[in-house]
Amino acid sequence: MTGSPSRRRELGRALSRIARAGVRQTLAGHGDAAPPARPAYRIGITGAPGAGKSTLIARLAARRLQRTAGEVAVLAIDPTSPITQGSILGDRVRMDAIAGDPRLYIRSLPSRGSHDGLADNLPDLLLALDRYGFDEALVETVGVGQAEHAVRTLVDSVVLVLHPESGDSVQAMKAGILEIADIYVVNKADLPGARKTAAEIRAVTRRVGDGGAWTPPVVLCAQGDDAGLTELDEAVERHRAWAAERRDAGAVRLARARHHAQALLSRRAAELIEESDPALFDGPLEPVYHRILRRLADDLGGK
Ligand SMILES: Nc1nc2c(ncn2[C@@H]2O[C@H](COP(=O)(O)OP(=O)(O)O)[C@@H](O)[C@H]2O)c(=O)[nH]1
Ligand SMILES: [Mg+2]
Repeated sequence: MTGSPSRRRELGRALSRIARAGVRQTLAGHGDAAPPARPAYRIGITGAPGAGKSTLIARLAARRLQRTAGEVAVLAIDPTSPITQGSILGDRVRMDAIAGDPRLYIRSLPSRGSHDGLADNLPDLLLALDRYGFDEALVETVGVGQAEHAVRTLVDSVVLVLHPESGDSVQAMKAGILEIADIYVVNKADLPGARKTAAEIRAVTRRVGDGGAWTPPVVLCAQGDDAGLTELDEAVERHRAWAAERRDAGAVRLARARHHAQALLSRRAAELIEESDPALFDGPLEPVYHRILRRLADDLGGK
């Protein structure tokens, strides 16, 4: 089953609308629609700019299609240049290489205005993909600190893509900062240092996996190396099976609902502060804080 061109166009318009929506429009858009019967399996691909995420996600998406008769979506959240406010075109060019398959849907969106490096409204964008009926959704985000934690809440499997010379990342992992991925990819394995980096990460992840929990595999990948891609695809499959068996679906749902509410509230506060007259902030901190709270409460109207 593949989506008709008109359904695809409708989805494209819906995603643009969701990406642009303010908090109140977002809430209005939710109405009382029932949650999707069968949500897409979400795979997050995160890592520093230039690590090769877009190149890899395009190849992985083609692989994931071979596992399903349904449709697969790729959502790339571009870092937005603060100067041009435009999304980086390169992603679209790289992804065009696989854009021919009618069961594959590719969309690139700017991460404009977002606090945590994710597109504003990512939870709602993912929900729109669920409602459309995709089997899987692959999401590319630039992972830095907080963003990696947010993406972890929103997706089912997190793949962290590292550059072979990312000595910093290994140091950060040792400090516990990057212990958030389900699968590590040392990408560009054609470059020197990849095996050493992979060995260093393996030494850390083995400890993470102590106590019967998931041990994150470390996979070497490179453009043109199909064996590495197969290994990554199989690692995703294994993690998916592990999560189905071991993860508490109710707890995951609650964590996502909590993240969603928190994201909306902090964005609404940011919107109000943005719109406010500078005079609102004049004076001692506590009254200023109370004025902002009252503005937030105005949203309640008669409710
Ligand atoms: N040497 C090498 N370069 C790669 C590989 N994969 C991607 N690149 C290059 O790395 C650059 C960044 O790739 P891109 O996929 O846009 O990275 P992203 O910013 O993480 O999405 C591009 O110039 C790619 O051509 C690889 O396996 N080996
Ligand atoms: Mg990219």
